[in-house]
Amino acid sequence: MALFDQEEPALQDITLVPRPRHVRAAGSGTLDLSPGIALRHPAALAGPAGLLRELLADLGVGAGPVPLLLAVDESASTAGEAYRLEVTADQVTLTAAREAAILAGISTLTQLTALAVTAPAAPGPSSSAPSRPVLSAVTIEDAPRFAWRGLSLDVARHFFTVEEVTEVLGLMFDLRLNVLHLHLTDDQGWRLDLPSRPELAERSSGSAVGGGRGGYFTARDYAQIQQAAARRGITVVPEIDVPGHTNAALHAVPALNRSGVAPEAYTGIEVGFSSLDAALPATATFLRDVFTDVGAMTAGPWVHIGGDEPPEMDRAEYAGLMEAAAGEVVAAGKAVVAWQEAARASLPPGSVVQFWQEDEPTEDVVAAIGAGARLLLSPATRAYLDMKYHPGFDLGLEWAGHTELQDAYEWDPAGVVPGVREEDIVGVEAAVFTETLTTREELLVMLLPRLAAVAEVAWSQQSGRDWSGFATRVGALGRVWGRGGLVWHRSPGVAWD
Ligand code: TNX
Repeated sequence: MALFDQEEPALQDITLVPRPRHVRAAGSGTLDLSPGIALRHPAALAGPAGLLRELLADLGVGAGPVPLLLAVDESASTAGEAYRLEVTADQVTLTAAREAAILAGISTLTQLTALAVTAPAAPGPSSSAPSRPVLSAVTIEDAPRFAWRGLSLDVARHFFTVEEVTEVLGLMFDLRLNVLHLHLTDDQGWRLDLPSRPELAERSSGSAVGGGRGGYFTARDYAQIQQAAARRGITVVPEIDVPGHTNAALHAVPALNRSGVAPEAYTGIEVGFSSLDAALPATATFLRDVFTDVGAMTAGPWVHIGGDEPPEMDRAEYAGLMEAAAGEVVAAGKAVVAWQEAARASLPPGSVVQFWQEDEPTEDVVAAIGAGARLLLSPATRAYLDMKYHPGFDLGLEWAGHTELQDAYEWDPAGVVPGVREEDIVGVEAAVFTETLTTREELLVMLLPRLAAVAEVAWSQQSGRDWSGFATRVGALGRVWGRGGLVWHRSPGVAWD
C-alpha cells in the first residue's frame, strides 16, 4: 500500500496533524464543498452528524447538493478505532465500525476543510477573497497508535470556567485527543461541589495561587463538561489528589487534621507539605464520601486518585491510604488511575499508572505493570506543557527544563520506561499545571503548538513521524488556529504564516 508521499502533487496540500497512517491520492480530481453538503447517515450516528454539520457550518459550508456519507462498516479494514475517509470528485464517504472512530474521521475531514479555506490565496486580482473549501481527491486510512490520548488540565491552582474548558475540548477534538483529565483538587483549591460534602467547595473554592479568582464546578457544570466531551468522543477523568496536595481539604474539614484545627487556605506554589492522616477515623469517611460521589457523577470508566509527591510519610501509611482510595473507586464501579508514585502501593488489576518523573527508579512501575496495571506516559521533559519554552519565557515553570516544540515532538513513548512493552502502554497524556497561568490566553499559549506535538506522538506511528515534516504540517495548522481566534507560541523551526 502506498504510504504518505509528500512528493505526490495532489498530496501537497494534505498537511494533517496528527499525521494519518495512509494517505493515497485518488486521481487528480477535486471536490468543492462550497455549494453545501447533503449529509446522509444511519440513525445511530445522529450525534456525530450534528457535530460535523456544526463544524462545517463554522467553515462556511452549509446544506446543499454535495453528497457526504457517514457509514458503519464492521469489516476488518475499519476495525476498532480505524476509519476510512474517501474524497472523490463526486462525494465524501467516511466509514468506521464505531462512533469514536467516525468522530476521529470527522476531525480529519474538518481539518482538511479548514486547511482549504485558510489556504493562502493564489496571487491575482481576487487574492483578497477567502479560499474555497475545495478538497483534493484522496483516500485516508487511519487508526491511532494508542487508545488513550490525553490532556491533563489543572483547574485547582487557577480555575478555568466551563466555557474555557469547552474551548479546550474543541482543540482536543481537532487533534484527535480523547481523554480530558481534570486535576480538580490541590493545596490551593477544591473545584468540584460534591453532594455529600458541600463544605469542600463552600470553604475551599475561593482560593487560588497568588490570591487568584478561584471558583468551582457545580454538579451541573461537571455534567455539562462531560456532555460537551462525550459529543466529541472525549472521556473525562476526574482527579481528586490524595494523600498529599490536600491543603484545600484540610482547610475545609477540621477533622482531617490531627490537631483538629484547620490550616489556613494556601495560595503559594510549594508542593509536598500537606497530607491526609491514616490514623484519623475522619480520613476513611472522607475518602469514602468523596470517591463515592465522584464515581457516581462520572460517566467515564476512570477516576484518578492522585498519589503524587506525598510528604515524608512511611511507605506503609502511604500505601494504606492509596489502597483505601483505590478501594472506594472500585466500589463505585470505576477503574483507578494514579500518578507513578502509587506504584508503591498495591493497585487493583487494570489500574492505569501515570508516569511523569523520568529521573526516578522505575522498578515499582515495572512491577505494577507485571501485576496488571497499564502505563500512561506523561514524561515531564516532553509532555508537561507548563514548562517554559525557553529561559526568560514569561510564563511557566522550569523544574523539568525548557521544552520547545521540537522537544515535545521528538520522543518515542516505547523508549521512556525500559522493560515496558508497547502493549503495556495505554497511551500518552500531555499535562498543563497552572501555577503561573491565569487566563485563557496564557493557557492557550502554553498548549499551542506543543499540544499538537504530543497529540501526534500519541496518534501516529513512530515510523511515520519526523520533525521536519511535522514542522511543515503544524505551520499550516497555525492558519487554522489564527482563523479560530487562538493564540500560540511561534516556536522556532516552523514557518508560521
Ligand atoms: C509536579 S505532576 C506536580 C504538580 C505540579 C507540577 C508543576 C505531578 C504529579 N505533581 O503538583 O503542579 O509538577 O509542573
